[in-house]
Amino acid sequence: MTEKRRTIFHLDMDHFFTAAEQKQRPELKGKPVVVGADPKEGRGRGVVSTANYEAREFGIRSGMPISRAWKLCPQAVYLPLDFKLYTQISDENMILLRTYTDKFEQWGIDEAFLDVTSRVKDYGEAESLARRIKAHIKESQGLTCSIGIGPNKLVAKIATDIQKPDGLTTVTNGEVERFLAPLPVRKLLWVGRKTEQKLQNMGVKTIGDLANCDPTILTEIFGSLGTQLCLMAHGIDKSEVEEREGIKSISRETTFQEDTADIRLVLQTMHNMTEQVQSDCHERHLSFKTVTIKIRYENFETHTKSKTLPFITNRLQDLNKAAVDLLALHVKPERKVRLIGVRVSNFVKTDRQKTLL
Ligand code: TTP
Ligand code: MG
Repeated sequence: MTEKRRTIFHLDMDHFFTAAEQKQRPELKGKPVVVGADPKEGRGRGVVSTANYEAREFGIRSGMPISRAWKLCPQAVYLPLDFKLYTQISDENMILLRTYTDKFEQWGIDEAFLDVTSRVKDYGEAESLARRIKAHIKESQGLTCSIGIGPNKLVAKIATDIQKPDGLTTVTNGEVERFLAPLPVRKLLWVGRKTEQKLQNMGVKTIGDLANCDPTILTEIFGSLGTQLCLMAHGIDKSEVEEREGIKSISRETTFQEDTADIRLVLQTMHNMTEQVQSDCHERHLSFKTVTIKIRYENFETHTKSKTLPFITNRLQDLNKAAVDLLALHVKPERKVRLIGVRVSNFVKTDRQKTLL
């Protein structure tokens, strides 16, 4: 199984929301900063969206209840989400990055893949290009990012995480299997906790263990996911870096740092996400008709439920009502929730001036 030789970059901004806040308020440099729900001196509901690296030293992580973060580090600076700011910086970053390749794919708000195969001769040139990109972002935005370089998207994405913040990690074609082998299987994009548990029961802990498994047994146990797992364990990923056409939906999801049966925490987290989604729609001059929620329980059972409104809207109260109605109808209160998400779709563009321009 040989792959066409490619050079792919995966770039991920460092502690993105807090970095954006620190860019606006340089006096916060060097201090622990947390963005997310209001901690209300330890009585607040909702979760941490992100924490800068100074705050991570205290154990604060994305998805952690904000009340717990407060206990770990009451002296941190706690800020509400300013989604307008994050979208604006993200859009500027993406415009800058697009100038480095014609094969580009945005991935979430602060990540991107770049296929630079036609722009570099070897890994040495690739690293110089990556350094130039990092310097360019630093210079124009005052922000740092981490880049992973690899022969495909899978390896590049895993490589980015190796050195963070402000990292640069290269995994050449010949190094792929050696690089992946010691890493835990959960590093592979599609391995959730349930699959991880099943693999652990089979004695498979690392990607190397997985690569040594008999592919027919993996397919027998996991079906088509088994074939996918086997290819990924050998570092094979043929997916192309490609720009997705137009925006079909806008969504946010939160994985709780610990599974929770606290319905108030779930509701508050949902409210924080609907605010972000609505603000994102507003920024992009989009109104929507369909609202979808996603609930994943502790055993990884996942449900999505949608509601198409009888009207087109971009109002927060309509989105909130639809999301909360869907939650009330479908969430099972006795079960622990691992993740919740909200998505809007069925868009209508609402800004005529923008269209004329
Ligand atoms: P990430 O890239 O996962 O995290 P990060 O940029 O804050 O930190 P890192 O240096 O490790 O890359 O996510 C990008 C942004 O998405 C993050 O700044 C805030 C938001 N986010 C949430 O709102 N909730 C979450 O659970 C996560 C993981 C991220
Ligand atoms: Mg990031």
